[in-house]
Amino acid sequence: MPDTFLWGSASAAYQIEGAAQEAGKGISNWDEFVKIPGKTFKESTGEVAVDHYHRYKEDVALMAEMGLQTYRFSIAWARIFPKGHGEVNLEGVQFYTELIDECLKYGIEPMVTLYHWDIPQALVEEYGGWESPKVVEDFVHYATFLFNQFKGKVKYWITINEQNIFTTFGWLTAMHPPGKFDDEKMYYQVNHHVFLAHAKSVLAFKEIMPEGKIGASFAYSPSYALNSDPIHAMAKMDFDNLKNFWWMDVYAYGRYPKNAYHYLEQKGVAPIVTEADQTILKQAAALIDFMGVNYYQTSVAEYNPIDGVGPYGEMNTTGKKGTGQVTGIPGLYKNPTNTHLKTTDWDWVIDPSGLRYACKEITSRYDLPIVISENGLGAFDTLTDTQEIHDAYRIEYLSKHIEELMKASEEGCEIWAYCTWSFTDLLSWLNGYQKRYGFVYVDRDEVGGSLNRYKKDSYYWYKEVIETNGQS
Ligand code: BGP
Repeated sequence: MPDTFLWGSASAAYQIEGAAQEAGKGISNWDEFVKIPGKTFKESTGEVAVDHYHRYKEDVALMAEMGLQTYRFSIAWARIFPKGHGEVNLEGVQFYTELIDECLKYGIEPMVTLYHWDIPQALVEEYGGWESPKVVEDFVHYATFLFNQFKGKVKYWITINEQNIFTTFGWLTAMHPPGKFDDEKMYYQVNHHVFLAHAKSVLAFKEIMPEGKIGASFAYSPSYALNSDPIHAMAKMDFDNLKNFWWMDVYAYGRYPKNAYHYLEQKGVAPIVTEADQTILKQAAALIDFMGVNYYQTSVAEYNPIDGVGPYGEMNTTGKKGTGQVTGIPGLYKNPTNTHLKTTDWDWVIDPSGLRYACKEITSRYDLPIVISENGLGAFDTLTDTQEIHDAYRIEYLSKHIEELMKASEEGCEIWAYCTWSFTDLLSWLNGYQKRYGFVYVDRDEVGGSLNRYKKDSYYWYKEVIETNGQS
């Protein structure tokens, strides 16, 4: 990869920090949501998570020893502004300052995500959080505070993590806060507010830090038409417009895909977009520096008859293969499992070439540099009696994805960074602590554990990948 390329790893505040009610932090939507019985796997919470808040020095030292070049983490909004706006919590600011300084001390480039799904609960109670347009100014105020605070230290910024996922789970499938089901009209309106929050933050950022780099991270699942029957080609197009380009086009072009907007307008659920909104979205689109991509899997698009499967079905959150259900939009598409590919224990298809496809699509469609902000394998890991973790499956998964990434780079994609998910094991939002992603094993399960850290085989392997710039 090019000399400036960064080999990295990623995390998110709620999934790793713990100290949920310490050091002046306000309550977030997730702190509240996990209290509802049955919402998370075996009632697991991020109350303690893997205690990164208290062990960040140990974690960063492990990153440094590995030679990690960038560490992507998120800031918990409620640690900075416990009520979402108003008084600043200086202890929160101090924590992130120390974390950033610790990274810089070892030459690790910090990459900061402003929003990885934890909004201060106070804003939810005050005006409904993302449901109200009022959230836009509060988000921009929070973002601007951080830009000023960390100017000169943090060059790479991600506004919003996986807007498509947190809004889908929050307002359609009730699996994330605020736990709304099938509220399509609000879902699209919420998304519009998030887009405006992103866009106005980008504009503020470029005033404060014109030399910095900013973008949003999208959970991109490229699609393949089931076969050459044109009916499936149309299904693929509809899927892409509604499930991929709906977000990426706004980030990159500042407008919604027209056919998808028309479809939603006819359905009566399209968001209200004013002329002023259009101007802001376009201005921000012209200013973003990269497209952040979280890549895990691809989708198959198959025509779905009008009496076909609906959008809601069981998701595999247990790790028992084959328990996820096929879903889709009647009259448009459905997404069956790709029979050509293997799946993880959580039924996610493993498709390294999909990563290359994603990079090429973004390069051709948007002509933007790319930051792979997440990619990784969730698996059951075993700690041996001699405290080793032999995760050859993770090494295989990551090496095949990296091979495809390098091919994409050779084929003309400008890729700035690759962040694996994740560095240490951490909480999986819906799948608890048994679904592990890290290079570093953390001894904990749903109820607790020593929280001791152990290097997995993949830790040593990625160290070599970094040392050899991907040649090993
Ligand atoms: C992404 C999220 C991450 C992380 C990852 C793995 O969608 O941005 O926060 O959780 O997916 O997902 P999961 O934990 O559901 O396996």
